[in-house]
Amino acid sequence: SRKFIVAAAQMGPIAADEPRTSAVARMVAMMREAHARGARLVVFPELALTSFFPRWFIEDRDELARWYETEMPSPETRPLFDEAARLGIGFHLGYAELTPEGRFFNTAILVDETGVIVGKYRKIHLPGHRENEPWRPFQHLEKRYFEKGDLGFPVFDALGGRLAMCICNDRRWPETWRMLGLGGAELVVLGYNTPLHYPPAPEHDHLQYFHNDLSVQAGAYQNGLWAVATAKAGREEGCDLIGGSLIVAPTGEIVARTVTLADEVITATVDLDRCAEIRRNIFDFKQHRQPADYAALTRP
Ligand code: CDT
Repeated sequence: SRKFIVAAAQMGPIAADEPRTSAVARMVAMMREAHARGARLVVFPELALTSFFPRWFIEDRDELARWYETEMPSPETRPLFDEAARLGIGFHLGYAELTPEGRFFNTAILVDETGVIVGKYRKIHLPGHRENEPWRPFQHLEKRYFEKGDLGFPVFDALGGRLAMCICNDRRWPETWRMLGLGGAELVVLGYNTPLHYPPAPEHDHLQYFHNDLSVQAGAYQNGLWAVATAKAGREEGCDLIGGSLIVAPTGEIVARTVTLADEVITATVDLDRCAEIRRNIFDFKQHRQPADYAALTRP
């Protein structure tokens, strides 16, 4: 069987002035804990190296540039890669990427147990808005600060199976999961920064945890795959972010879940062979999908 232990390493808030070296030290400590619990892969949040900067309207280009990574690994993030290789554990990490061509992406990587980057994904469903909206208590300017991802929905060979990534808002879209499922993904990993308060529809604030669970559980079940979703949680610079990091089986059942809003490691045993329980039955794509009737899905 293709069984291994996977970890979600939820992070508590990262202050605006917290250096990357400090965030990395927190991640290294959780990587060690995950490894001590037998994990072969540890999943960190979206934009895991800094505070969630899209909540601020930043006009100054130099001030904005400091939130992005221009290399990976960098001197500050190198300890994560070194520790992964030393322990023999893979990891997933989200960060803001500034390419040599001057392009900006909300990016995630998959690093294998030798400390080598084996997969990259750039967020496709960018939420929020492009212009400053001063009526909001905080901004959500992902559409301003990132370009839509240009790598599609790739799936990678890793850990004896097929692994894939998405990022935060992507998890709410069934198309994300179906694209990854069609690509043969058996385990999808993702990070998120989800404010508890949604200024355009505050009547939904009490549903934030429910919608997180619903999205990840549905995505896993409807495509017969495992999912690990990891939060950056807690009160970050006055903005409350949900926790509720979770590991979900292909049946849609939650098999592990965090109980705090702080740095916290959860683990679960993943058996990739269990994907077949769903994929050879109710969601046997070959037998039961009807793509000829789905034309509207690809119409703009
Ligand atoms: N980071 C991220 O994608 N957050 C969004 C917030 C939605 S409200 C603009 C999410 O889907 O959780």
